[in-house]
Amino acid sequence: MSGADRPAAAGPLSRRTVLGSALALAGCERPAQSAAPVSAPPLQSAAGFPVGAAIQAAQLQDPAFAALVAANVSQITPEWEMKMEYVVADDGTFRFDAPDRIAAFARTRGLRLFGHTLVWYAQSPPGFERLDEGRVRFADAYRNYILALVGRYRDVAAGWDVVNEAVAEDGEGWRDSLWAQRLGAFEHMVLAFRHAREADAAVPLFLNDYNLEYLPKKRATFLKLAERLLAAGAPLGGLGTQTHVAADLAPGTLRTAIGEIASLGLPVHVSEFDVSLSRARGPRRRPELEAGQARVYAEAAEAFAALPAAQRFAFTFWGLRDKDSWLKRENGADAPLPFDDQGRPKAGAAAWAAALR
Ligand code: 9MR
Repeated sequence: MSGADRPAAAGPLSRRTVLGSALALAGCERPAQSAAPVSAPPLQSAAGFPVGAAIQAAQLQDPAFAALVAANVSQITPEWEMKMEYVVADDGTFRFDAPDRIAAFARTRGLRLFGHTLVWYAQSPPGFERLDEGRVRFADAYRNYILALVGRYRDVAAGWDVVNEAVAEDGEGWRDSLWAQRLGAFEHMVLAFRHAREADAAVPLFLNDYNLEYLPKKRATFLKLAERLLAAGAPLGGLGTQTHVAADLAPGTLRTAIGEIASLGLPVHVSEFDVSLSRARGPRRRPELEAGQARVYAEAAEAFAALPAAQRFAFTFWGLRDKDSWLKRENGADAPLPFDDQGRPKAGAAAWAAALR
């Protein structure tokens, strides 16, 4: 099963509810026309901080893709193959072939590996669901999973998303999940951070979430949760803001969000950046959407670069080429990433790099 075969995660799709009806835009209904490629420096060379990209093991077979990654980023995040959906087989055993290939690529190319993601409400494999209600046995399996994964990539991991998308959709409290039910709404998070720290004494451990720019209330709950984790002694070392946004995002929104997320003083990871054309409210014409997209790319770069150096953990694109984006499953004409299908830089890449000059 490849990433592209599977249904998209429920999470960020539901931003549609937030935005009202996300219309299929006039310009997005026809097959994507690649905008004229532009010239842009390699992304990493433009930045004074680590630049990352989400990748899938199968893509690494393609030498052109591998070269694009090596030229533009210094960090990779497995897009889905270090999640429970891949690692935990139905019988509860672990599969490490694809994650190992990704880690080997990182080692060979001298890239940082960003582990994603240990605990996610959206994934609770049968291997865990079948465990009996006894807290001890379930708790042991939970710890064992985290120790196995974090321990295996200790030599190459630069960070881990420990808890992903813990805050409720509307920002009112936290999400329910198998983990919350069996181990406690707050306790399962503290435990996950502690187990990850047990497996790797030094790696920065992240809380990661989305819509933090669209929903100030969700951002406030996210920051309160981070403070509560720290107060409970959880080894939280950074905050991830996914930043799946649309081309009509109001100017200033990212600056405000990234600035506030940094207010706790922890390192910040823009962890899954992409800028959707088709999720923008319309109708709008494609050239306008692309201009808006480039503007959002520039604001994201500027807002991140404005953070104190010690807080700029990394800026990660959720893929490099448009054809690889998860958003294509929602609308085949979307084109949210910095490179076109052929791996040529787009206006967004140029604007992102120019904003860092
Ligand atoms: O882009 C990812 C897609 O290929 C996977 O099928 C999906 C489920 O594993 O996850 C997508 O990535 C999500 C990320 O892990 C967490 N934030 C939202 C991302 C987009 O849904």
